Amino acid sequence: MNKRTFLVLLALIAAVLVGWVVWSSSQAKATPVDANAIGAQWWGSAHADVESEAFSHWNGEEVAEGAELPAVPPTCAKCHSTSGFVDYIGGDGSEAGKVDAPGVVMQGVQCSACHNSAAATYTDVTLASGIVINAGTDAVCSTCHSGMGSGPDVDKNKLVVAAGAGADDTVLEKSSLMGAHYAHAAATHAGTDGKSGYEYAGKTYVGTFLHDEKVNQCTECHDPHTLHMVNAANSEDTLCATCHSNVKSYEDYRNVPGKVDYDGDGQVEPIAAEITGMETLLKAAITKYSAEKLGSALGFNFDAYPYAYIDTNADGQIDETEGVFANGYKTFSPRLLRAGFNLMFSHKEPGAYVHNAKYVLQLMYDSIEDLGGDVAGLTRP
Ligand code: HEC
Ligand code: HEC
Ligand code: HEC
Ligand code: HEC
Ligand code: HEC
Ligand SMILES: [Ca+2]
Ligand SMILES: [Ca+2]
Ligand SMILES: [Ca+2]
Repeated sequence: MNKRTFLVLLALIAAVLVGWVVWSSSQAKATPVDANAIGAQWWGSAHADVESEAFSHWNGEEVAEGAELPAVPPTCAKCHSTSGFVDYIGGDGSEAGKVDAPGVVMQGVQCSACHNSAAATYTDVTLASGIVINAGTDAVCSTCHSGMGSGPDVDKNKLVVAAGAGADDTVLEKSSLMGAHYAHAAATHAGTDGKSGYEYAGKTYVGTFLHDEKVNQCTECHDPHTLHMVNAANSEDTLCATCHSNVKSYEDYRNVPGKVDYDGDGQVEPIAAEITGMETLLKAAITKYSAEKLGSALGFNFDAYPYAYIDTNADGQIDETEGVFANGYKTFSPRLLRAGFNLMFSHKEPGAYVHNAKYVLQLMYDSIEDLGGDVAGLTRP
Protein backbone atom coordinates (compact mmCIF):
# COMPACT_ATOMS: atom_id res chain seq x y z
CA MET A 1 0.00 0.00 0.00
CA ASN A 2 1.51 3.36 -0.91
CA LYS A 3 1.42 6.39 1.38
CA ARG A 4 -1.45 8.14 -0.43
CA THR A 5 -3.70 5.07 -0.22
CA PHE A 6 -2.73 4.70 3.40
CA LEU A 7 -3.64 8.30 4.24
CA VAL A 8 -6.98 8.01 2.42
CA LEU A 9 -7.65 4.83 4.36
CA LEU A 10 -6.72 6.59 7.58
CA ALA A 11 -9.15 9.40 6.76
CA LEU A 12 -11.89 6.86 6.12
CA ILE A 13 -11.20 5.06 9.38
CA ALA A 14 -11.27 8.41 11.21
CA ALA A 15 -14.60 9.32 9.58
CA VAL A 16 -16.14 6.03 10.68
CA LEU A 17 -14.81 6.57 14.19
CA VAL A 18 -16.16 10.13 14.29
CA GLY A 19 -19.55 8.65 13.50
CA TRP A 20 -19.20 5.96 16.12
CA VAL A 21 -17.98 8.31 18.87
CA VAL A 22 -20.73 10.83 18.13
CA TRP A 23 -23.32 8.07 18.09
CA SER A 24 -22.15 6.58 21.39
CA SER A 25 -21.88 9.98 23.09
CA SER A 26 -25.34 10.93 21.80
CA GLN A 27 -26.63 7.81 23.57
CA ALA A 28 -25.22 9.20 26.79
CA LYS A 29 -26.42 12.80 26.64
CA ALA A 30 -28.89 14.87 24.72
CA THR A 31 -26.70 17.86 23.68
CA PRO A 32 -25.42 17.33 20.14
CA VAL A 33 -21.68 17.74 19.67
CA ASP A 34 -20.02 19.20 16.60
CA ALA A 35 -18.13 16.12 15.50
CA ASN A 36 -16.71 17.80 12.40
CA ALA A 37 -15.17 20.46 14.59
CA ILE A 38 -13.63 17.84 16.86
CA GLY A 39 -12.29 15.92 13.86
CA ALA A 40 -10.73 19.09 12.45
CA GLN A 41 -9.16 19.95 15.79
CA TRP A 42 -7.64 16.49 16.07
CA TRP A 43 -6.31 16.56 12.47
CA GLY A 44 -4.37 19.72 13.31
CA SER A 45 -2.78 18.22 16.44
CA ALA A 46 0.56 16.52 17.05
CA HIS A 47 -1.33 13.25 17.63
CA ALA A 48 -2.46 13.26 13.98
CA ASP A 49 0.97 14.19 12.60
CA VAL A 50 1.62 10.68 11.32
CA GLU A 51 4.75 11.70 9.44
CA SER A 52 6.50 12.98 12.56
CA GLU A 53 9.53 11.09 13.84
CA ALA A 54 7.42 9.72 16.72
CA PHE A 55 5.17 7.79 14.32
CA SER A 56 7.47 7.17 11.34
CA HIS A 57 10.78 6.30 13.06
CA TRP A 58 10.35 2.65 12.01
CA ASN A 59 9.40 3.31 8.37
CA GLY A 60 12.75 2.05 7.12
CA GLU A 61 12.40 -1.35 8.78
CA GLU A 62 11.67 -4.48 6.80
CA VAL A 63 8.01 -5.26 6.11
CA ALA A 64 7.01 -8.67 7.50
CA GLU A 65 5.50 -11.24 5.15
CA GLY A 66 1.79 -10.65 4.77
CA ALA A 67 1.96 -7.14 6.27
CA GLU A 68 1.65 -3.92 4.30
CA LEU A 69 3.61 -1.54 6.51
CA PRO A 70 6.62 -1.93 8.81
CA ALA A 71 5.91 -2.77 12.45
CA VAL A 72 6.58 -0.82 15.64
CA PRO A 73 8.19 -3.26 18.13
CA PRO A 74 5.95 -4.13 21.13
CA THR A 75 8.14 -2.21 23.66
CA CYS A 76 7.63 0.97 21.67
CA ALA A 77 4.12 0.32 20.30
CA LYS A 78 2.35 1.18 23.56
CA CYS A 79 3.07 4.88 23.01
CA HIS A 80 3.92 5.06 19.31
CA SER A 81 0.84 3.48 17.73
CA THR A 82 -2.90 3.41 18.29
CA SER A 83 -3.20 -0.36 17.98
CA GLY A 84 -0.31 -0.87 20.44
CA PHE A 85 -1.93 1.40 23.01
CA VAL A 86 -5.34 -0.29 22.69
CA ASP A 87 -3.57 -3.67 22.98
CA TYR A 88 -1.73 -2.43 26.11
CA ILE A 89 -4.91 -1.42 27.95
CA GLY A 90 -6.71 -4.57 26.80
CA GLY A 91 -9.21 -2.72 24.59
CA ASP A 92 -8.73 -5.29 21.81
CA GLY A 93 -9.65 -8.25 23.99
CA SER A 94 -6.01 -9.19 24.62
CA GLU A 95 -4.40 -9.30 28.08
CA ALA A 96 -4.25 -5.85 29.71
CA GLY A 97 -0.91 -4.44 30.96
CA LYS A 98 1.12 -5.81 28.07
CA VAL A 99 1.51 -5.29 24.35
CA ASP A 100 0.93 -8.66 22.68
CA ALA A 101 1.39 -7.72 19.02
CA PRO A 102 3.66 -5.21 17.26
CA GLY A 103 2.08 -1.86 16.35
CA VAL A 104 1.91 -0.28 12.90
CA VAL A 105 3.81 2.78 11.70
CA MET A 106 2.10 6.08 10.89
CA GLN A 107 -1.11 5.51 12.83
CA GLY A 108 -0.69 8.47 15.17
CA VAL A 109 -2.95 8.61 18.22
CA GLN A 110 -6.37 8.10 16.68
CA CYS A 111 -9.85 8.59 18.15
CA SER A 112 -10.05 4.91 19.08
CA ALA A 113 -6.97 5.13 21.33
CA CYS A 114 -8.90 7.25 23.81
CA HIS A 115 -12.45 6.27 22.91
CA ASN A 116 -12.87 2.56 23.58
CA SER A 117 -14.50 0.52 26.32
CA ALA A 118 -11.22 -0.26 28.16
CA ALA A 119 -10.11 3.41 28.20
CA ALA A 120 -13.32 4.46 29.93
CA THR A 121 -12.49 2.44 33.06
CA TYR A 122 -8.69 2.58 32.90
CA THR A 123 -7.20 4.42 35.93
CA ASP A 124 -4.00 2.79 37.26
CA VAL A 125 -0.81 3.71 35.40
CA THR A 126 2.49 1.88 35.85
CA LEU A 127 5.30 4.41 35.51
CA ALA A 128 8.77 3.56 34.22
CA SER A 129 9.94 3.32 37.86
CA GLY A 130 7.47 0.47 38.38
CA ILE A 131 5.38 2.60 40.72
CA VAL A 132 1.65 2.47 40.05
CA ILE A 133 -0.27 5.74 40.35
CA ASN A 134 -4.03 6.11 40.33
CA ALA A 135 -4.32 8.73 37.61
CA GLY A 136 -8.12 8.65 37.35
CA THR A 137 -9.32 10.28 34.14
CA ASP A 138 -5.70 11.29 33.35
CA ALA A 139 -4.68 7.64 32.92
CA VAL A 140 -4.80 7.56 29.12
CA CYS A 141 -2.62 10.66 28.71
CA SER A 142 -0.30 9.64 31.56
CA THR A 143 0.47 6.21 30.10
CA CYS A 144 2.09 7.61 26.96
CA HIS A 145 3.50 10.72 28.64
CA SER A 146 5.41 9.07 31.50
CA GLY A 147 8.72 8.23 29.83
CA MET A 148 10.77 5.10 29.36
CA GLY A 149 13.44 5.27 32.04
CA SER A 150 13.59 6.34 35.68
CA GLY A 151 16.24 7.49 38.13
CA PRO A 152 16.38 4.17 40.00
CA ASP A 153 17.37 2.49 36.70
CA VAL A 154 20.76 4.23 36.93
CA ASP A 155 21.74 2.30 40.06
CA LYS A 156 20.43 -0.92 38.47
CA ASN A 157 22.56 -0.41 35.33
CA LYS A 158 24.81 -3.47 35.03
CA LEU A 159 28.03 -1.43 34.70
CA VAL A 160 27.13 0.54 37.83
CA VAL A 161 26.30 -2.65 39.74
CA ALA A 162 29.55 -4.27 38.60
CA ALA A 163 31.58 -1.26 39.76
CA GLY A 164 30.20 -1.83 43.26
CA ALA A 165 29.10 0.46 46.07
CA GLY A 166 31.28 3.51 46.65
CA ALA A 167 32.82 3.43 43.17
CA ASP A 168 31.08 6.69 42.30
CA ASP A 169 33.98 8.21 40.37
CA THR A 170 35.15 5.07 38.55
CA VAL A 171 35.14 5.25 34.76
CA LEU A 172 32.65 2.76 33.30
CA GLU A 173 34.00 1.76 29.90
CA LYS A 174 31.42 1.71 27.06
CA SER A 175 28.75 3.40 29.15
CA SER A 176 26.24 5.79 27.65
CA LEU A 177 23.93 8.58 28.75
CA MET A 178 20.73 7.46 30.45
CA GLY A 179 17.52 9.46 30.30
CA ALA A 180 13.75 9.27 30.74
CA HIS A 181 12.87 9.54 27.02
CA TYR A 182 10.59 12.43 25.94
CA ALA A 183 7.58 14.54 26.90
CA HIS A 184 7.16 12.64 30.18
CA ALA A 185 4.78 15.18 31.68
CA ALA A 186 3.05 12.68 33.97
CA ALA A 187 6.39 11.60 35.46
CA THR A 188 7.36 15.14 36.47
CA HIS A 189 3.79 15.93 37.55
CA ALA A 190 3.87 13.06 40.08
CA GLY A 191 7.15 14.23 41.65
CA THR A 192 8.53 11.89 44.28
CA ASP A 193 5.20 9.99 44.30
CA GLY A 194 6.34 8.56 40.96
CA LYS A 195 10.09 8.29 41.75
CA SER A 196 10.97 9.07 38.15
CA GLY A 197 13.94 11.39 38.67
CA TYR A 198 17.27 10.33 40.18
CA GLU A 199 16.63 11.09 43.85
CA TYR A 200 19.70 11.29 46.10
CA ALA A 201 19.81 9.42 49.40
CA GLY A 202 19.05 11.59 52.43
CA LYS A 203 17.18 14.28 50.45
CA THR A 204 13.44 14.90 50.38
CA TYR A 205 11.47 15.77 47.27
CA VAL A 206 8.11 17.35 46.48
CA GLY A 207 5.25 15.05 45.51
CA THR A 208 2.47 15.51 42.95
CA PHE A 209 2.18 19.18 41.95
CA LEU A 210 -1.09 20.52 43.31
CA HIS A 211 -1.38 23.63 41.19
CA ASP A 212 -4.95 24.67 41.90
CA GLU A 213 -8.08 22.55 42.18
CA LYS A 214 -9.25 23.75 38.76
CA VAL A 215 -6.02 22.89 36.94
CA ASN A 216 -4.69 19.63 38.38
CA GLN A 217 -5.83 17.27 35.60
CA CYS A 218 -4.22 17.02 32.16
CA THR A 219 -7.47 17.75 30.34
CA GLU A 220 -8.42 20.67 32.58
CA CYS A 221 -5.60 22.51 30.79
CA HIS A 222 -5.06 20.58 27.53
CA ASP A 223 -7.93 20.25 25.12
CA PRO A 224 -7.80 16.49 24.41
CA HIS A 225 -8.19 17.09 20.65
CA THR A 226 -6.15 20.21 19.82
CA LEU A 227 -3.78 19.47 22.77
CA HIS A 228 -3.48 23.25 23.21
CA MET A 229 -4.51 25.07 26.37
CA VAL A 230 -8.25 25.50 26.77
CA ASN A 231 -9.67 29.02 26.92
CA ALA A 232 -11.20 30.69 29.93
CA ALA A 233 -15.01 30.50 29.90
CA ASN A 234 -16.59 32.86 27.34
CA SER A 235 -13.22 34.38 26.49
CA GLU A 236 -10.50 34.45 23.86
CA ASP A 237 -7.91 34.43 26.62
CA THR A 238 -6.25 31.21 27.75
CA LEU A 239 -7.54 29.60 30.96
CA CYS A 240 -4.33 30.70 32.72
CA ALA A 241 -5.56 34.32 32.53
CA THR A 242 -8.28 33.64 35.12
CA CYS A 243 -5.56 33.36 37.78
CA HIS A 244 -2.41 34.84 36.19
CA SER A 245 -3.56 38.15 34.74
CA ASN A 246 -0.52 38.62 32.44
CA VAL A 247 -0.91 35.20 30.75
CA LYS A 248 -3.24 35.72 27.79
CA SER A 249 -1.87 33.33 25.17
CA TYR A 250 0.87 30.94 24.06
CA GLU A 251 3.67 33.55 24.26
CA ASP A 252 2.95 34.15 27.94
CA TYR A 253 2.75 30.66 29.49
CA ARG A 254 6.38 30.82 30.58
CA ASN A 255 6.01 34.33 32.01
CA VAL A 256 4.06 33.82 35.21
CA PRO A 257 6.01 36.06 37.62
CA GLY A 258 8.35 34.10 39.89
CA LYS A 259 8.99 34.49 43.60
CA VAL A 260 12.48 33.09 44.21
CA ASP A 261 15.91 33.44 42.56
CA TYR A 262 16.61 29.68 42.44
CA ASP A 263 19.56 29.84 40.02
CA GLY A 264 21.32 32.58 41.98
CA ASP A 265 21.87 34.99 39.08
CA GLY A 266 20.64 37.90 41.19
CA GLN A 267 17.26 38.10 39.45
CA VAL A 268 13.87 36.72 40.42
CA GLU A 269 12.68 35.43 37.04
CA PRO A 270 9.61 33.41 36.00
CA ILE A 271 10.16 29.83 37.18
CA ALA A 272 10.63 28.57 33.57
CA ALA A 273 13.68 30.85 33.27
CA GLU A 274 14.98 29.72 36.68
CA ILE A 275 14.84 26.14 35.34
CA THR A 276 16.78 27.11 32.21
CA GLY A 277 19.34 28.83 34.46
CA MET A 278 19.64 25.73 36.65
CA GLU A 279 20.14 23.53 33.55
CA THR A 280 22.99 25.80 32.40
CA LEU A 281 24.66 25.53 35.81
CA LEU A 282 24.25 21.75 35.85
CA LYS A 283 25.73 21.46 32.35
CA ALA A 284 28.74 23.51 33.46
CA ALA A 285 29.16 21.37 36.60
CA ILE A 286 29.02 18.22 34.46
CA THR A 287 31.68 19.50 32.04
CA LYS A 288 33.98 20.58 34.88
CA TYR A 289 33.60 17.34 36.84
CA SER A 290 34.14 15.10 33.81
CA ALA A 291 37.23 17.03 32.69
CA GLU A 292 38.81 17.05 36.16
CA LYS A 293 37.82 13.63 37.51
CA LEU A 294 37.39 11.44 34.44
CA GLY A 295 39.95 12.93 32.08
CA SER A 296 37.59 13.83 29.25
CA ALA A 297 35.07 16.68 29.15
CA LEU A 298 31.39 15.94 28.52
CA GLY A 299 29.29 18.43 26.52
CA PHE A 300 25.72 18.35 25.20
CA ASN A 301 23.90 18.87 21.94
CA PHE A 302 20.27 18.37 22.97
CA ASP A 303 19.10 18.26 19.36
CA ALA A 304 21.17 15.32 18.19
CA TYR A 305 20.93 11.79 19.60
CA PRO A 306 22.86 10.49 21.68
CA TYR A 307 23.02 14.07 23.08
CA ALA A 308 26.25 13.58 25.13
CA TYR A 309 29.56 14.12 23.28
CA ILE A 310 33.23 14.49 24.08
CA ASP A 311 33.97 18.22 24.21
CA THR A 312 37.37 17.66 22.61
CA ASN A 313 38.60 21.25 22.90
CA ALA A 314 36.86 21.69 26.30
CA ASP A 315 35.30 25.05 25.38
CA GLY A 316 31.90 24.12 26.84
CA GLN A 317 30.31 23.92 23.35
CA ILE A 318 29.71 20.96 21.06
CA ASP A 319 30.52 22.12 17.56
CA GLU A 320 29.84 20.32 14.27
CA THR A 321 33.00 18.24 14.33
CA GLU A 322 32.42 17.16 17.94
CA GLY A 323 28.69 16.46 17.68
CA VAL A 324 29.00 13.32 15.56
CA PHE A 325 27.81 9.85 16.56
CA ALA A 326 31.36 8.41 16.71
CA ASN A 327 32.32 11.11 19.24
CA GLY A 328 29.55 10.11 21.66
CA TYR A 329 30.62 10.18 25.33
CA LYS A 330 31.32 6.63 26.53
CA THR A 331 33.26 7.01 29.78
CA PHE A 332 30.69 7.99 32.40
CA SER A 333 31.18 7.35 36.08
CA PRO A 334 28.15 6.36 38.20
CA ARG A 335 28.04 9.92 39.61
CA LEU A 336 28.05 11.39 36.11
CA LEU A 337 25.28 9.05 34.91
CA ARG A 338 23.07 10.24 37.80
CA ALA A 339 23.61 13.94 37.05
CA GLY A 340 23.22 13.39 33.30
CA PHE A 341 19.94 11.60 33.91
CA ASN A 342 18.54 14.53 35.90
CA LEU A 343 19.64 17.05 33.25
CA MET A 344 17.87 15.05 30.52
CA PHE A 345 14.85 14.53 32.79
CA SER A 346 14.40 18.30 32.96
CA HIS A 347 15.41 19.23 29.44
CA LYS A 348 13.33 16.69 27.55
CA GLU A 349 10.15 17.74 29.34
CA PRO A 350 9.85 21.36 28.23
CA GLY A 351 6.58 21.77 30.14
CA ALA A 352 8.19 20.84 33.48
CA TYR A 353 7.91 24.48 34.58
CA VAL A 354 4.12 24.11 34.75
CA HIS A 355 3.84 20.35 35.46
CA ASN A 356 6.13 20.35 38.52
CA ALA A 357 8.86 22.99 38.50
CA LYS A 358 10.08 22.42 42.04
CA TYR A 359 10.72 18.72 41.48
CA VAL A 360 13.11 19.30 38.56
CA LEU A 361 14.78 22.22 40.40
CA GLN A 362 15.40 19.99 43.43
CA LEU A 363 16.83 17.19 41.28
CA MET A 364 19.21 19.51 39.45
CA TYR A 365 20.33 21.34 42.59
CA ASP A 366 21.20 17.99 44.18
CA SER A 367 23.09 16.86 41.07
CA ILE A 368 25.20 20.05 41.03
CA GLU A 369 25.98 19.55 44.72
CA ASP A 370 26.83 15.85 44.25
CA LEU A 371 29.27 16.72 41.44
CA GLY A 372 31.10 19.04 43.83
CA GLY A 373 29.71 22.16 42.13
CA ASP A 374 29.17 25.42 43.98
CA VAL A 375 25.64 25.67 45.37
CA ALA A 376 26.35 28.53 47.79
CA GLY A 377 24.34 31.12 45.81
CA LEU A 378 21.54 28.75 44.76
CA THR A 379 18.22 28.10 46.46
CA ARG A 380 16.83 24.58 46.78
CA PRO A 381 13.00 24.67 46.68
C1 HEC B 1 5.93 5.49 27.72
C2 HEC B 1 5.70 5.86 26.35
C3 HEC B 1 6.81 5.66 25.35
C4 HEC B 1 7.49 4.49 25.06
C5 HEC B 1 7.33 3.12 25.72
C6 HEC B 1 8.37 4.80 23.99
N1 HEC B 1 8.25 6.11 23.62
FE1 HEC B 1 9.29 7.10 22.18
N2 HEC B 1 8.31 8.82 22.59
C7 HEC B 1 7.26 8.94 23.47
C8 HEC B 1 6.66 10.24 23.34
C9 HEC B 1 5.47 10.78 24.15
C10 HEC B 1 7.39 10.92 22.35
C11 HEC B 1 7.09 12.29 21.76
C12 HEC B 1 7.99 13.37 22.18
C13 HEC B 1 7.59 14.64 21.46
O1 HEC B 1 7.79 14.71 20.24
O2 HEC B 1 7.08 15.55 22.09
C14 HEC B 1 8.42 10.00 21.89
C15 HEC B 1 9.35 10.29 20.90
C16 HEC B 1 10.19 9.36 20.33
C17 HEC B 1 11.06 9.62 19.20
C18 HEC B 1 11.17 10.94 18.48
C19 HEC B 1 12.21 11.77 19.14
C20 HEC B 1 12.40 13.07 18.44
O3 HEC B 1 13.45 13.66 18.70
O4 HEC B 1 11.52 13.50 17.68
C21 HEC B 1 11.73 8.46 18.92
C22 HEC B 1 12.74 8.23 17.82
C23 HEC B 1 11.28 7.47 19.89
N3 HEC B 1 10.35 8.06 20.73
C24 HEC B 1 11.73 6.17 19.92
C25 HEC B 1 11.22 5.20 20.77
C26 HEC B 1 11.64 3.80 20.73
C27 HEC B 1 12.68 3.22 19.78
C28 HEC B 1 10.92 3.16 21.68
C29 HEC B 1 10.97 1.67 22.06
C30 HEC B 1 12.28 1.15 22.38
C31 HEC B 1 10.08 4.15 22.34
N4 HEC B 1 10.28 5.36 21.74
C32 HEC B 1 9.22 3.87 23.39
C33 HEC B 1 6.83 7.97 24.36
C34 HEC B 1 7.29 6.68 24.42
C1 HEC C 1 -5.74 11.62 23.28
C2 HEC C 1 -7.08 11.14 23.59
C3 HEC C 1 -8.21 11.50 22.64
C4 HEC C 1 -8.22 11.38 21.28
C5 HEC C 1 -7.10 10.92 20.37
C6 HEC C 1 -9.53 11.76 20.86
N1 HEC C 1 -10.30 12.10 21.95
FE1 HEC C 1 -12.26 12.69 21.92
N2 HEC C 1 -12.18 13.04 23.91
C7 HEC C 1 -11.09 12.76 24.72
C8 HEC C 1 -11.42 13.18 26.08
C9 HEC C 1 -10.50 13.06 27.29
C10 HEC C 1 -12.73 13.72 26.04
C11 HEC C 1 -13.52 14.33 27.17
C12 HEC C 1 -14.34 13.27 27.81
C13 HEC C 1 -15.24 13.82 28.86
O1 HEC C 1 -15.34 15.05 29.01
O2 HEC C 1 -15.85 13.01 29.52
C14 HEC C 1 -13.18 13.59 24.66
C15 HEC C 1 -14.46 13.97 24.21
C16 HEC C 1 -14.94 13.70 22.94
C17 HEC C 1 -16.30 13.92 22.52
C18 HEC C 1 -17.41 14.48 23.38
C19 HEC C 1 -17.28 15.98 23.35
C20 HEC C 1 -18.29 16.69 24.21
O3 HEC C 1 -18.26 17.93 24.18
O4 HEC C 1 -19.07 16.02 24.90
C21 HEC C 1 -16.39 13.55 21.20
C22 HEC C 1 -17.60 13.59 20.30
C23 HEC C 1 -15.06 13.11 20.81
N3 HEC C 1 -14.21 13.21 21.89
C24 HEC C 1 -14.73 12.68 19.55
C25 HEC C 1 -13.44 12.36 19.15
C26 HEC C 1 -13.07 12.07 17.77
C27 HEC C 1 -14.04 12.01 16.62
C28 HEC C 1 -11.74 11.85 17.77
C29 HEC C 1 -10.82 11.57 16.58
C30 HEC C 1 -10.94 12.51 15.47
C31 HEC C 1 -11.27 11.98 19.14
N4 HEC C 1 -12.34 12.30 19.93
C32 HEC C 1 -9.97 11.78 19.54
C33 HEC C 1 -9.90 12.20 24.36
C34 HEC C 1 -9.52 11.95 23.05
C1 HEC D 1 -0.88 6.34 22.51
C2 HEC D 1 -0.01 7.28 23.17
C3 HEC D 1 -0.51 8.67 23.50
C4 HEC D 1 -1.63 9.03 24.19
C5 HEC D 1 -2.73 8.12 24.71
C6 HEC D 1 -1.55 10.45 24.36
N1 HEC D 1 -0.44 10.95 23.75
FE1 HEC D 1 0.08 12.89 23.59
N2 HEC D 1 1.56 12.39 22.31
C7 HEC D 1 1.98 11.11 22.01
C8 HEC D 1 3.06 11.17 21.08
C9 HEC D 1 3.82 9.97 20.51
C10 HEC D 1 3.29 12.54 20.80
C11 HEC D 1 4.30 13.13 19.83
C12 HEC D 1 3.61 13.35 18.53
C13 HEC D 1 4.45 14.05 17.49
O1 HEC D 1 5.64 14.26 17.70
O2 HEC D 1 3.85 14.39 16.45
C14 HEC D 1 2.32 13.28 21.60
C15 HEC D 1 2.21 14.66 21.63
C16 HEC D 1 1.50 15.37 22.60
C17 HEC D 1 1.58 16.79 22.82
C18 HEC D 1 2.39 17.76 22.01
C19 HEC D 1 3.83 17.63 22.34
C20 HEC D 1 4.66 18.54 21.51
O3 HEC D 1 5.86 18.37 21.60
O4 HEC D 1 4.10 19.39 20.78
C21 HEC D 1 0.75 17.10 23.86
C22 HEC D 1 0.52 18.46 24.49
C23 HEC D 1 0.12 15.86 24.27
N3 HEC D 1 0.59 14.83 23.48
C24 HEC D 1 -0.78 15.74 25.29
C25 HEC D 1 -1.57 14.61 25.49
C26 HEC D 1 -2.77 14.58 26.31
C27 HEC D 1 -3.31 15.74 27.10
C28 HEC D 1 -3.26 13.31 26.24
C29 HEC D 1 -4.51 12.75 26.87
C30 HEC D 1 -5.76 13.44 26.50
C31 HEC D 1 -2.37 12.54 25.38
N4 HEC D 1 -1.37 13.37 24.94
C32 HEC D 1 -2.50 11.19 25.07
C33 HEC D 1 1.44 9.96 22.53
C34 HEC D 1 0.25 9.89 23.22
C1 HEC E 1 -1.81 23.81 34.55
C2 HEC E 1 -2.11 23.35 33.24
C3 HEC E 1 -1.49 22.04 32.78
C4 HEC E 1 -1.72 20.78 33.28
C5 HEC E 1 -2.57 20.37 34.48
C6 HEC E 1 -0.97 19.88 32.45
N1 HEC E 1 -0.31 20.56 31.48
FE1 HEC E 1 0.83 19.78 30.01
N2 HEC E 1 1.42 21.62 29.45
C7 HEC E 1 0.90 22.80 29.94
C8 HEC E 1 1.58 23.91 29.31
C9 HEC E 1 1.32 25.39 29.59
C10 HEC E 1 2.52 23.34 28.43
C11 HEC E 1 3.52 24.07 27.58
C12 HEC E 1 2.90 24.43 26.31
C13 HEC E 1 3.90 25.18 25.50
O1 HEC E 1 4.82 25.81 26.07
O2 HEC E 1 3.74 25.11 24.30
C14 HEC E 1 2.37 21.91 28.52
C15 HEC E 1 3.10 20.98 27.76
C16 HEC E 1 2.81 19.62 27.69
C17 HEC E 1 3.38 18.68 26.75
C18 HEC E 1 4.36 18.98 25.64
C19 HEC E 1 5.75 19.33 26.08
C20 HEC E 1 6.30 18.57 27.25
O3 HEC E 1 6.77 19.21 28.16
O4 HEC E 1 6.27 17.35 27.31
C21 HEC E 1 2.85 17.45 27.03
C22 HEC E 1 3.14 16.16 26.34
C23 HEC E 1 1.94 17.64 28.14
N3 HEC E 1 1.93 18.96 28.52
C24 HEC E 1 1.21 16.63 28.71
C25 HEC E 1 0.50 16.75 29.90
C26 HEC E 1 -0.02 15.63 30.66
C27 HEC E 1 0.08 14.18 30.25
C28 HEC E 1 -0.62 16.15 31.77
C29 HEC E 1 -1.27 15.42 32.92
C30 HEC E 1 -0.41 14.49 33.64
C31 HEC E 1 -0.45 17.60 31.69
N4 HEC E 1 0.24 17.92 30.56
C32 HEC E 1 -0.95 18.51 32.62
C33 HEC E 1 -0.09 22.93 30.89
C34 HEC E 1 -0.60 21.90 31.65
C1 HEC F 1 -7.50 28.44 38.95
C2 HEC F 1 -6.31 29.27 39.10
C3 HEC F 1 -5.11 28.97 38.24
C4 HEC F 1 -5.08 28.72 36.90
C5 HEC F 1 -6.25 28.63 35.93
C6 HEC F 1 -3.69 28.60 36.55
N1 HEC F 1 -2.90 28.75 37.64
FE1 HEC F 1 -0.88 28.73 37.68
N2 HEC F 1 -0.88 29.00 39.68
C7 HEC F 1 -2.02 29.18 40.44
C8 HEC F 1 -1.62 29.29 41.84
C9 HEC F 1 -2.57 29.50 43.02
C10 HEC F 1 -0.20 29.16 41.87
C11 HEC F 1 0.71 29.16 43.09
C12 HEC F 1 0.92 27.71 43.44
C13 HEC F 1 2.04 27.49 44.39
O1 HEC F 1 2.84 28.41 44.61
O2 HEC F 1 2.15 26.37 44.88
C14 HEC F 1 0.22 28.99 40.50
C15 HEC F 1 1.54 28.83 40.12
C16 HEC F 1 1.96 28.74 38.81
C17 HEC F 1 3.34 28.60 38.40
C18 HEC F 1 4.54 28.50 39.32
C19 HEC F 1 4.72 27.04 39.61
C20 HEC F 1 5.62 26.71 40.75
O3 HEC F 1 5.98 25.50 40.84
O4 HEC F 1 5.98 27.56 41.56
C21 HEC F 1 3.35 28.55 37.03
C22 HEC F 1 4.56 28.42 36.14
C23 HEC F 1 1.97 28.63 36.61
N3 HEC F 1 1.15 28.74 37.70
C24 HEC F 1 1.59 28.59 35.29
C25 HEC F 1 0.28 28.50 34.88
C26 HEC F 1 -0.12 28.35 33.50
C27 HEC F 1 0.82 28.33 32.31
C28 HEC F 1 -1.48 28.26 33.49
C29 HEC F 1 -2.39 28.00 32.32
C30 HEC F 1 -2.13 26.77 31.58
C31 HEC F 1 -1.93 28.36 34.86
N4 HEC F 1 -0.85 28.51 35.68
C32 HEC F 1 -3.26 28.33 35.27
C33 HEC F 1 -3.32 29.23 40.00
C34 HEC F 1 -3.72 28.99 38.70
CA1 LIG G 1 -2.55 -6.72 25.41
CA1 LIG H 1 17.24 33.86 38.74
CA1 LIG I 1 33.91 22.08 21.99
